[in-house]
Amino acid sequence: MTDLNNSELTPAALQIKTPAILELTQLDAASLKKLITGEVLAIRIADFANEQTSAVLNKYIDETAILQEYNHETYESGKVVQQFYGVHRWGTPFNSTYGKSAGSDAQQQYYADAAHMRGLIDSLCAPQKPPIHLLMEHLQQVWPEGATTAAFQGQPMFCGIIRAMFPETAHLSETVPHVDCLPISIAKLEHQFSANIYIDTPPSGGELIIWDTEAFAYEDVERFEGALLPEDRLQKPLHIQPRKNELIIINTRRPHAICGFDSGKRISIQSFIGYTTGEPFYFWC
Ligand SMILES: O=C(O)CCC(=O)C(=O)O
Ligand SMILES: [Fe+2]
Repeated sequence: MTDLNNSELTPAALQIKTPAILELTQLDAASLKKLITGEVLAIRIADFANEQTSAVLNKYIDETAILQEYNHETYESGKVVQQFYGVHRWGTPFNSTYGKSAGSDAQQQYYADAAHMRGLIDSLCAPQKPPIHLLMEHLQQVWPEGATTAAFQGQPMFCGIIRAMFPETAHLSETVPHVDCLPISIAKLEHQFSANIYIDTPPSGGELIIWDTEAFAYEDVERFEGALLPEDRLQKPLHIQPRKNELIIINTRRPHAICGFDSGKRISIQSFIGYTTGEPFYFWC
């Protein structure tokens, strides 16, 4: 663990506490509890992805996969507006169904693509397990209620979208801190985290910034939808430089952003992870 508490700053009243980032070699229940309570801002595990798996995925992304814009939803006058912040994707994200009716083309396409991508990523990674599935298995081992693929609408959701950033547009994400919060109408979750496993990283830049402020409640998310996040919640940024093959888990209801970079690529396989006391960790993206 990297304990960044500035404990030499006495007297106690003047003590400035910098929140810890836990660097682990493997997950354990005590560390997950600290993430849930907000005692730590991020969990990092180096070399989580197998290099061979990353190489195979990167090659496929370079040569074959069709990348699209990964939009982030905001709400303007009650309408969903999709914004492009410089992230591309391979795979269909659940937010593409927001604002669409049950049984709509968007919804059908999401579940069809989830099944297709699951099969494709499994076969590309074989005989290894895809990195997000490894994470689910680790959680099953260390967490009493385990972890499972979410099925908030009765069908298995996608977990493990590919997010890809390139120098030309990566900077778009830097100035727009965002929070990710599944609409309460889909599922009421106490917490929402994300796991990113970085299968390629730029030589410099591309840091993940997370602000040390309380995670947004549903009311906060509603209040600031479509607007820039309030300054008072953007006071203490913490920069994390992702390393190739590393896993980083954060609470996505805390504002976060990604810094631009000048060369190379920044590619992660990502899933959201929902948590409610007494239930398994739910994976979807
Ligand atoms: O790419 C990253 O480092 C963070 C991605 C992100 O915004 C998320 O997982 O919610
Ligand atoms: Fe995010």
